[in-house]
Amino acid sequence: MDSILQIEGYEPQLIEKKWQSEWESQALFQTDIRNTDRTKFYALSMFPYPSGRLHMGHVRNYTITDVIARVKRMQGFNVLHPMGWDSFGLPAENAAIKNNIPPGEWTFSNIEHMRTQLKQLGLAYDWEREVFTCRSDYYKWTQWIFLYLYKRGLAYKKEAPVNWCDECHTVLANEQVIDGKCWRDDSVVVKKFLSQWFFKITDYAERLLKNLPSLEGWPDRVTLMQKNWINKSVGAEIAFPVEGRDDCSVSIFTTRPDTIFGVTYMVLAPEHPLVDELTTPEHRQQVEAYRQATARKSEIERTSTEREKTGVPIGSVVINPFNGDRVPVWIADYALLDYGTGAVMAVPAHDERDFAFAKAFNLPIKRVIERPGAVGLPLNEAYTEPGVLVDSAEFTGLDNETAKRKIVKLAEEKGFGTGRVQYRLRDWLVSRQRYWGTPIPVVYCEACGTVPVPDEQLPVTLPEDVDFTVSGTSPVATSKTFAQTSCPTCNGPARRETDTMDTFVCSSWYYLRFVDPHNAEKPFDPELVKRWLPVDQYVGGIEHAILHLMYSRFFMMALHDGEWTGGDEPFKNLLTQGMVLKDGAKMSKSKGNVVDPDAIFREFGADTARFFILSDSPPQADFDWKDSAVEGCYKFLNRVWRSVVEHRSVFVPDVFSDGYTLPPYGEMSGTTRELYQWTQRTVYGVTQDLASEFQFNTVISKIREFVNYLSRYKPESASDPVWSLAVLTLLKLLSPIAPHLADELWSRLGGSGFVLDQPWPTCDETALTADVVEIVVQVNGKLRDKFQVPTDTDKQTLEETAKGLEKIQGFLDGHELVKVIVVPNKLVNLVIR
Ligand code: ANZ
Ligand code: ZN
Repeated sequence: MDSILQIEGYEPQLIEKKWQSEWESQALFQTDIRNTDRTKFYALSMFPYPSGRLHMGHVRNYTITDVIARVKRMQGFNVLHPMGWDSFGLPAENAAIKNNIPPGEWTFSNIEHMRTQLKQLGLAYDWEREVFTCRSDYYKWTQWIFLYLYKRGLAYKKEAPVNWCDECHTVLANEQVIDGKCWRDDSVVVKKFLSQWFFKITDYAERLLKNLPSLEGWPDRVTLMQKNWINKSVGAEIAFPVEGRDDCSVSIFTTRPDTIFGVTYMVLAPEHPLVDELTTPEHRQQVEAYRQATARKSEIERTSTEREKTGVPIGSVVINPFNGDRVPVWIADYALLDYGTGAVMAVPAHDERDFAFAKAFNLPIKRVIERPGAVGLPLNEAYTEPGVLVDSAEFTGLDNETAKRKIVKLAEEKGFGTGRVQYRLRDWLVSRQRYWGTPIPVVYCEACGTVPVPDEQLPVTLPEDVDFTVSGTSPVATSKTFAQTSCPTCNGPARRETDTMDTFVCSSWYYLRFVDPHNAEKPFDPELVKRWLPVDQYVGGIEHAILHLMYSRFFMMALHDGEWTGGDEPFKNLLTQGMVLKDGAKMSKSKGNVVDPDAIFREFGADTARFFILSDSPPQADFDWKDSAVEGCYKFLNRVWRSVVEHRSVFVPDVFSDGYTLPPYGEMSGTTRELYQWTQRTVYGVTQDLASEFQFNTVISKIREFVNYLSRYKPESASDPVWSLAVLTLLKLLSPIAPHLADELWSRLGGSGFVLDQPWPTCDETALTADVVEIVVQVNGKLRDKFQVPTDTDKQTLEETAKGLEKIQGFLDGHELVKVIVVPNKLVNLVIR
């Protein structure tokens, strides 16, 4: 009990350092991965790119996960909570070009700094499991997974138009093109043809879609975004024979076979392979000019309904197989090559884009769907709603859903069409013409063609003798030693692939590696993965709602099909945290509103940062940084400190011992009884709020109320076991959020070990209903007085008591009482005139 007397003020800088090294030396956060006595709980934050230093978004993300991990551990779970580095990527390469330092050096010095910051924040990570996607002990297995996909027919190479960013000198994935611009530097993206590696994620489109409803622990918003991204369209493919040729037809994909009788022209994508063949000599020149102009446009630009429609006829005519109509063929940039068949049957009467096009070029508009009961109205715009077929031969009079089915059936019977499902999801382009990424483990041999590097020759290591400043090709190709190799099959001369992989490949499986990060024989032990996956709680930004989560789900499914995992979904529950704003705007260097976490650690300590970042709003919502509120949190933690210290003389050290029991609740009275009730109510409320969507902000306000109560509390005897219990309970409830402060007070009161090793407090429900409640009295909505009554006192009594209060009578005198509102156990509001 001596130590308690030495308590001075709250000095976070001293105690935080001390506990951090204590936790580390006792390996407090190390997971016993093979232990099966306790139920597993896998808590994971999206791992960071080592950009240089932590920002407040990181602090928020990691604190949320940390609190969850700590609470689960106290609740008896075997918790896995790892951290690593998504450390390949362009910024390292740009820094290398700018400052002439190797990307690896830049990356690892950033990692050193950021790791220190994470430790300063007191995050309960098992650092033994740290992974680095840029290190060969990791990317060896990224390469292994590439080859695994290749062997299963899920990786292939094709010549394809790609999104090319002139700024980054690289190909971008569709997802990295935002509004026709590069996601990184906003420069306009152009099309270019290159031979590229793809992952066949479209093979999994149906499964990725079908599993979505099972992801009950994901925000609806995210599953909806995924659904829209996959965008399943049900329709038909129909072949239109080319007039005058019996060897050639053009297939289109349509979701509206019911409009087949309204087709008045056809559009091919300018890059469509049949364009050359179907262009007649007199149209050749115009067609060539148009194709060149198209190559410079982005997809978004091309398909926008706003933009003025452009296109040219190519001279050929196709025949509508349903009615023999002659249909002129055009090319126009609103038809995309890589969707459906790259060709569109145009129905201007019922499609907005076709309507605008037909108007622009004076093409016929033929109506075939009418709104029931409104037949014959003029068409001022495309009619896109459901309706009844007109002018459609034997289908006339059918509702359009029935017509769809019958028309497809007829096409199938006659052999010129079939029902078809189309997804918007495209295959994933993974080749990057960059240096700082995982080398694609493939060799090209003159004799054998494309040869995968055999597993035992992995990793294919990134060369170091490269020139970063080249453009248009991967810097890897400038190495004198890398590309030239011999064929693994025939030993003849061969060239290595010099492209590297999209960094999203590295991050699509890291959550699996954490389970078994040092495995040198396999990417991971499937038995461990079967036990530990899915991740029980994944936490990260909404910006990853599509790409990263979709790719990870695809990897998990593909690995599952080879029996590497036990399930096919990686993340059971997902929490997308809101942004950290300052003055209403996202923190950013350009706005000059960035708050540096280091400054907060220095001035107030990590516990204040953690407490503050959770206090203001629920984790899913955005929240506004206020300097004054940070100070408020700091003051509050000081108050916790003082409240605990103040009555240290009445503290009963016996409460630490296992067998200790309090006097029974039934025998408690007065303030002790009230204190006991407060304690139980707080345990109950905090536990509830954690269970429902991790409402840390309300957890914190309940802890605040409890501390306010404790700081008013006056012990009635020289030793107070109920007070002692209350204090220990407070420290347990507070410890996931402010772990350093909790451990310090815990040990100063005489506790041994760490609060993290304590069981989460259980609640004595018999003490949940208070004996007395405080009733607030308002006059015209303004707080004027308070009084206490037994719980559940009736309305009549409450009203009488309120009116009888001396202070209130002063307000009532000389006024007419027009209304009385009584809320039992809460308030009485007197409305006067
Ligand atoms: C005729 C038609 C009539 C269409 C109508 C729509 C309305 P979603 O729903 O996004 O799958 N389309 C097909 N392939 C295309 C391509 N490569 N580039 C641009 N547009 C293409 O869209 C399917 C519809 O988009 C298809 O149905 C087709 O136009 C067009 F009243 O066919 B529709
Ligand atoms: Zn060979």
